[in-house]
Amino acid sequence: MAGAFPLLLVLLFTFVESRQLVKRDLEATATLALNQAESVADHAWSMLKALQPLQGKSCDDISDELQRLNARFAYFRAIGLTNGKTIYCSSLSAYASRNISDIIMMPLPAKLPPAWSLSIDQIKDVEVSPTLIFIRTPSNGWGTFGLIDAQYLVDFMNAVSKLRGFQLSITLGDGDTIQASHTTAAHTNEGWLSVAEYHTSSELFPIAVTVTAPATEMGKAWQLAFLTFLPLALGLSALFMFATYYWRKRKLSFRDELRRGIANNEFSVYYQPVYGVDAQCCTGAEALLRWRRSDGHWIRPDVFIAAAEAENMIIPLTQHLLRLVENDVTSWSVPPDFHLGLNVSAEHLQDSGFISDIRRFAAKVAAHRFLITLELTERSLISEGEEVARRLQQLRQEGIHIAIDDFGTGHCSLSYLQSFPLDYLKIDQGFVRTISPQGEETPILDAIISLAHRLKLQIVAEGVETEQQLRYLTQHNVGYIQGFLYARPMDNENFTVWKHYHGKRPLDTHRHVAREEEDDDE
Ligand code: G
Ligand code: G
Ligand code: MN
Repeated sequence: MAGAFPLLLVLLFTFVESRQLVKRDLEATATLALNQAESVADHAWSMLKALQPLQGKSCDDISDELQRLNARFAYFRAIGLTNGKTIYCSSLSAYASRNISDIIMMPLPAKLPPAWSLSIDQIKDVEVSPTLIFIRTPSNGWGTFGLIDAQYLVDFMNAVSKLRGFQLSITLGDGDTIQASHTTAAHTNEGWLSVAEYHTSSELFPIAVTVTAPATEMGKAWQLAFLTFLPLALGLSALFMFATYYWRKRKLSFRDELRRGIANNEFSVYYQPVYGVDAQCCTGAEALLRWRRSDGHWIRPDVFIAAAEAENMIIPLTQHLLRLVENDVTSWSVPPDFHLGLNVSAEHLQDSGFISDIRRFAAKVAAHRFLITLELTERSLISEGEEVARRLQQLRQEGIHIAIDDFGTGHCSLSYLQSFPLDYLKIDQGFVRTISPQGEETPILDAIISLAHRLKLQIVAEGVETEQQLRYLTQHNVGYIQGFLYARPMDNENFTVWKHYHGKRPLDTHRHVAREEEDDDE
């Protein structure tokens, strides 16, 4: 597919390009033919002008002058003078005293216009090439005329037709269409390839030119353009194929690396304490997965979580997290109802094994009597909502709490708030950050807080970093605080130590003690 794509693209591009190319060729050819015809017409009118002084003079007096003028321009078949619609004197004596309409074998307009020109296929007595006739008839009745041998134009058209297979035709006035003498079969469309046609006309004289190219001409142009671009297309094909191959390999290997990371025990769990405002102590912790590669390199959780979700690895990864947490908590001593927050991804929620995974975990850690809290993102609640709601309801009856995580960042409608059994709403740190030292308004944060109160949900504020944020949030009855101000995520060992020394202290005291310790260090 990746290899065929550039080829197809080039095929399409060259198809369009070759149509343009043929069109430009036709245009150029038509312009050339038109220029030729215009130059012929220009000569003809000049000649008629040169004849003007002879008008009305007796034919005997002017016949020498007529012959002289006629010889000056090679392509005049005949020139002469008219009286009304009759030729009274001509360089070709056969035409003398003949009606113009008799010679051109068609009726003349009732009233001849002052300047009249026409292309004619057949001329009386002269079974030769097509002819162009130019007639000037001033109002006094004495006029001039010139017959031009169109062989020059036909020769030109023959050359083009032989060279390119183009068919050219030229028309002067309302006259016959003059074409190349050995015209090939009429052009027809051939499948995808169509006959190209181009018309143009002169701005100076009543001359119209039409050029058509046979369908094969476009085929040839297409082939040529394609062959020109073929090396590029092949290069691109190879590049695309290589890129997809590399990308697939990387993708595969990332999944393998996740598996290997699990097998090699490269993952660990960090715990971030949550402060209960009413209880004035640490009332829980959120489990956060961390990945440290065997080479000591840390991979950021948002990166590997997103990758695991994209590659259908988030369920095994979460199952691994649950096993790690089971292990870690064996050494914990916490009061009953200590909150243990677990992040659950959307895909896992929709998996039929979800309930049993959670139940198995709950059974394993049952001795600690944790209050297990599942942290779900808004996104996970919108798809297959009914089934998810049923599962959550079931777990809730078994004493598990549900929190909505990163609230306000999911771009979801709020309707799910009414249809799902929820206990906590975790305000995303983005909204907490709007509480600034300048004391600006925080309308969205305020709205989220009052919405949670109305829905009788408990509130956890995430990413609390300053005293001022803490003050604002507690003043607005936010019950739980999480963030660097209280404590950063810590590995199991550090968390155990931290909890021993700080876990039971109120937040302000804790800050105070922490500062004292820093002073002692100095
Ligand atoms: O605190 P931290 O930088 O680890 O969090 C980065 C993101 O990764 C957060 O959105 C957090 O919810 C998510 N995250 C951390 N651990 C887990 C986990 O075990 N499972 C899931 N689904 N997400 C997690
Ligand atoms: O999305 P979730 O709430 O599960 O993830 C919490 C994320 O927020 C983790 O990446 C954690 O490290 C981070 N975090 C926790 N407290 C703070 C804080 O006070 N400030 C900042 N910037 N990040 C925090
Ligand atoms: Mn979370």
